[in-house]
This record gives sequence, C-alpha cells and structure tokens, in this order.
Amino acid sequence: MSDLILHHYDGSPFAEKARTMMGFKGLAWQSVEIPMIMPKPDFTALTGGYRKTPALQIGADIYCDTRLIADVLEAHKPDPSFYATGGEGLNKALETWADEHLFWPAVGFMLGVFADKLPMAFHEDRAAMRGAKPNVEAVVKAVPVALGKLQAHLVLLEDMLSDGRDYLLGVAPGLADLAAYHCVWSIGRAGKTRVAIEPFPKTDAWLSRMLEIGHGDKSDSDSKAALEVAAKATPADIASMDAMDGPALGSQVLVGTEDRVPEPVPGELVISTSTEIAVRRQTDDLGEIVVHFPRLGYYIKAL
Ligand SMILES: N[C@@H](CCC(=O)N[C@@H](CS)C(=O)NCC(=O)O)C(=O)O
Repeated sequence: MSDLILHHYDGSPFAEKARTMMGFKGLAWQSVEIPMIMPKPDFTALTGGYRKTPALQIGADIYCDTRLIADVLEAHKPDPSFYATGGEGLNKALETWADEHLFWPAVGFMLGVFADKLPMAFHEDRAAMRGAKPNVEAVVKAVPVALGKLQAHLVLLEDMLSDGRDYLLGVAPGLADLAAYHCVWSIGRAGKTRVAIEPFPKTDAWLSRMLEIGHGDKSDSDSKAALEVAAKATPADIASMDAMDGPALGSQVLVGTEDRVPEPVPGELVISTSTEIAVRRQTDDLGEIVVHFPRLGYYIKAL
C-alpha cells in the first residue's frame, strides 16, 4: 500500500490541485476525507492546528499546503516532472499568480452563485476564518464584481493558449497548469457557472484536457487509520542545515499563514530554508510529529 496519505475533501479546489498532481505523476495514494469546516479534530491532531485543505502525510511527517506538496511529490517521483516545460521558476511564478489572484474571484463567484445551497455553518466558518461575521446577502451581491475580476484573469489564460499550444507553457502540462486548473475546475463543471468560461474557448478546451489527467490510483482510508500510521512511525531524518535569518533551529516558534487564518502551529524549529519551514511537535497520543510548510506564504514567530 502507498505511504502517501492525502487529507482532503471532494469539493476543495486546492485538494483538486493535489489530487491531480497524483494523477500527473501516476502515483498511488491513500485518501482520508476531512471535514469541510472546523472542528477537524483528527486532522488538527496531526497538523498541530493548521486547518487548511489539503495536507499530505507520510508516516509521522505532515506536509501542509499544495506548494510544498508539489516539492515533496517532485522529489518522490521526479519523472514526469512538474517543470519539464517552462522550468521551475516560471511554473512556480504562474502558480503564485493562480493560487493568489485567479483563485479568489473564482471562489467569490462560485460561492455567490451557490450561496443559498451552502449550509449556514459553512458561511459562518469561512467568515470566522477571515475574522468576520457571515453576510450571505453580501456574498450574493458580489457575484457580478467577482465575475468581472475572474474574467479579467481568464483573458490572461486565453492569451497564454492563443498560439494553439495545449498547455500554458507549451506541449506538456506542468505545475502552472495544475494551479490554474484547480481555480476553474468547479466553475467549468457546474451548469450555472459555466457562463464564466464560455467566452474563452481555448481555456475551456484546455480545462477538458486537464480533467483527463485524473487522480492516479486512489484507495480509501480514514482518519483513525492515518492517526495510527503517525503513531507507529518516526519522522524522516532531517539533513543538517543553517537556518535562514530569523529564529534559530532548535528554538520554540509558531508557524502560521500570512493570510491571517488564526491557527499557528507551535513547535521546535527544525527546518528553515528558502523553500521550507518545519517544526517538531512532541505529542502525548502520536509521539513525535514533524509538520512542514512552504516558505512562501508563511511566517515564523519566536516564542
Ligand atoms: N495555500 C494553500 C491554500 C489552501 C486553501 O485555502 N484551501 C481551502 C480549501 S480549497 C481551505 O483550506 N479552506 C478552509 C478549510 O478547508 O478548512 C494551499 O496551497 O494548500
């Protein structure tokens, strides 16, 4: 059985990015369904408090955020590479554009269109994540503005594909495609939201090609089995390194996301490089767990 365990839920776009990474690399993986809203007790027992979706578990190591999951999978199975077309820098720069700029109007549009179908608990959870009170009426009212912003970004996607290439950076898909794909994945599937994508035929055809990549070889597991795996394993060895500027390795820190989601993870700083941050946590139930984050988008605070 594969030792890759993805914690995710079906409707999550960022989880779709990770699932499609598995398909891209032809990997087998175990699927653990996590709740869409807080609380997520089994998940946060592993992550130390990080609540976002998805995270990848390998034994007693937990990799948060799809940016880092991409690095882990690229090291795990280099061929085919996420960077074969266009190189790593361009793929990751486009990933940042998609994850941070294309994503938000896409979500705003989607949530506005389906606001009345979503449970109030969902609206409350997402508003609380931003430190706000839920306002469903405002979410619905914002649909035209979100659509306008989304289409301003879709113009860029259509332009990237305008010379007839199949993928954003050329003949083969890469991380840039995966990142842009997850933002428009649900919009392109649902009848009510397809209107956003219809003026962009090359983007629509590219979306169909991306959907064909699939999710690799998925087998279902559950959160209790994942906790057992973590409890039985010891974290992978960490190569010795110098810490980047900031708190020293071995010191107690908090690691959190820069977008103010209020769940920083406490632990001993064990990795602090230009691409990765990790903390070691000593837990009563699971023993030692190392929780990893990408450098981009995360802060470290000395305790
Ligand atoms: N930068 C993160 C973003 C992840 C993210 O924002 N995921 C959304 C779901 S698509 C989320 O966590 N929503 C709240 C939740 O699932 O609890 C990544 O690349 O993994």
